[in-house]
Amino acid sequence: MADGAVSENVVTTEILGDVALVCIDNPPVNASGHAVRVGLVEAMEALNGAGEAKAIAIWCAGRTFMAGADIREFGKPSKPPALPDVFNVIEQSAIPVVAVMHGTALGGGFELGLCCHARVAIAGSKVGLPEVLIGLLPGAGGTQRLPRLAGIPFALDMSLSGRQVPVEEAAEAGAIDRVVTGEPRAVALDMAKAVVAGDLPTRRTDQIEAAYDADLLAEAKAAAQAKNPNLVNPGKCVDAIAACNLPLPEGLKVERQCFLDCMETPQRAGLIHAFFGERAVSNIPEAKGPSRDVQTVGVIGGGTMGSGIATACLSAGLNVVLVEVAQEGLDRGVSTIGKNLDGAVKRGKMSAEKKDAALGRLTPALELDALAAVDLVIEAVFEKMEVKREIFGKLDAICKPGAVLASNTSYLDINEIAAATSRPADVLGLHFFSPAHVMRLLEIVQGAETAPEVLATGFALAKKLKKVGVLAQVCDGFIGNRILAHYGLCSGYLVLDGASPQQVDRALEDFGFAMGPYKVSDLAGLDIGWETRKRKAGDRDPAERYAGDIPDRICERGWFGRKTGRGYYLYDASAPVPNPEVAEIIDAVRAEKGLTPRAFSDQDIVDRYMTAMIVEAARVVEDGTAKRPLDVDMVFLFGYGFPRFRGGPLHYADTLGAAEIVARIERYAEDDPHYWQVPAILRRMAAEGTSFADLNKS
Ligand code: T1G
Repeated sequence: MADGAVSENVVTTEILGDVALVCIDNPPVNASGHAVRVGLVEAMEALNGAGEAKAIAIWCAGRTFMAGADIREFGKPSKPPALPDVFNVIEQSAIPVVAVMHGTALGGGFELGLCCHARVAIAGSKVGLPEVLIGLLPGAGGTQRLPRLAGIPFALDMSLSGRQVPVEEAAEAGAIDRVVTGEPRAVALDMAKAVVAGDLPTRRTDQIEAAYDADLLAEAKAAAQAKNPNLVNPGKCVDAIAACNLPLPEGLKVERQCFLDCMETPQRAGLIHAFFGERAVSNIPEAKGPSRDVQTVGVIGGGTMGSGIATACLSAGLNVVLVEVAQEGLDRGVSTIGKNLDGAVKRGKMSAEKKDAALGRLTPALELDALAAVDLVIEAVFEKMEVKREIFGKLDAICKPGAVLASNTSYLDINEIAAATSRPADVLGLHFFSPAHVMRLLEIVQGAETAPEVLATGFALAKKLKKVGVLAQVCDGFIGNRILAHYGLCSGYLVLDGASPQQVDRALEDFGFAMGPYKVSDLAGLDIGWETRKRKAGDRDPAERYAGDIPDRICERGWFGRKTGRGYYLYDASAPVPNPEVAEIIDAVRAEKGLTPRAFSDQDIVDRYMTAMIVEAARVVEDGTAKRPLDVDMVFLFGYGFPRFRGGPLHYADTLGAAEIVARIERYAEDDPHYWQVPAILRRMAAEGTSFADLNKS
């Protein structure tokens, strides 16, 4: 269909006696794209023009009522009519209009309901205003009509949390007039008739006054800004709601301006990149195609990772056989799983009944033989190649034909592990992130001989566990840890050259990271990095500047971070404080190396750290370890605490542009030409004026 043409079938009207049904059918989620907007206006004008119908019911075909505006249209030139104008036409209809919502009526979808003269929902459905999650605010009347119907506190709650609210709760708040059971079209017909019969009262939202509370709004604005110092839209959202004491047309003008202000922000672009990226990572041929059925998972190792993986599988309804070499380790694993599940119950993520059922599906075992019948094995033992090869050799003899054999290694060579079996096609990497029952990232590592259906099984598991599965090829550290190893050096150099660990942490937390790199190291345990440095000492490139002297000295004192109560920070008070003895170590190392500390601004620190991350991320795309730049972005959003509003390291890189990044690298290379080298891909992009977003499309 030519651009701009209106496809007749996305909005259809049925006249049934003295009522009319207006149906939106725009799969997959009835987003209010241009055709839907035009179709709704035409339907309303035609019905009001004819004047035959005494009531109109709007309903949607498919799995859900409108799930909002079409997000793909954002950032592009807008095509009239705008959604707020469409909803004004509906509100002004002389014929009463009732909305019948099912599934997830979100954003513009819920706002469609709010502009109608009555709102009915199918039991079990949800409504929500998730615009805040994509850097926006309700921009089609939600900030004006919801306070009128359900009060300012409820409007603030819904629009600042973005949460999906059960319709039963929304009805209690006054946002929904009736909750019924039945099929959407049938309910739509019944409700239109109920309006005509006077059984379902109607009212125009624009004629309702909201109970106004200026103090509450001021508090809400301050709290929103304190909670999201890097975001513009939560504060703007409160500003819009604060206009609900104006006549509706004026309030809508304020809302529109606040909405357009947010639309122009990089945060909006970053959050929408994250929204679509999260879905695009599994929208690849490798994730589709037939996969093997997985009902029972064998987890080898009851340590932090093993018990976390087991918890994730049990929580998703799978059976788990947990294997450990010794009773003590097994008991510890089972108890950790129990604690993890208790935590989920406490956080309201799981019912106590579901927890008991999950524990009922756990089988502890002390022998690998217990894995003979499982569909999938996930090995999560100590990171030593010979240990893993020995286990996979045994699994090869024990496991049934067709069982998928996976390693949770975070950097070792999957091909070398697979070579320990006679069935390398059944082997892949499934790299979980700690805590594995919480962190949403799963790197799915494709070995040279991994069969397509085994890879598809990895993606099917990710979906089942509600993880974001990202395809990675084999290399040291796959996507995430390889890039971390590179920019980790940079944060080491920053401290060697003059910054303090605290300054580096503060600068990156202000940039948006949940936690700075030195706090993260203390949390993960400094001994892990120490082990890696010792393991790699033999094959370290002599030209590479060593950044490990300071952490080595800290570890030599037995300080491994939180787990020992001290590392870069001291952890005996309520909040961590800088460890003064680390400052002495830093001074000593600098003196030994003849380094004169220099001043770094916070922006300097962010620029160097992010440029280092972008350099290795670009190389990971260049050599195909990651399929597209967005795969790298999702790895960092879901596995490394990268600020979601910045969209990921390569989306962020596009806000700088390849030319600027190349210029920075060349500037930094004056001090260290070995570390700072321009990858060919970046030089080419700078020359051609292309972006990582372009690479995502290709
Ligand atoms: N626009 C465009 N595409 C959308 C979309 C949307 N609003 N919602 C979903 N999709 C696509 C999605 O990319 C995927 O595509 C497919 O639909 C299925 O989605 C003026 C400004 C509805 C709960 O933020 O939360 O209204 O990958 O895989 O898990 O105030 O999608 O198959 O090609 O997520 O069942 C506000 C966003 C918009 C809701 C369904 N609305 N969507 O979840 O399926 S802003 C939202 C969701 C707005 C107004 C403002 C979920 C879902 P593909 P899915 P799901």
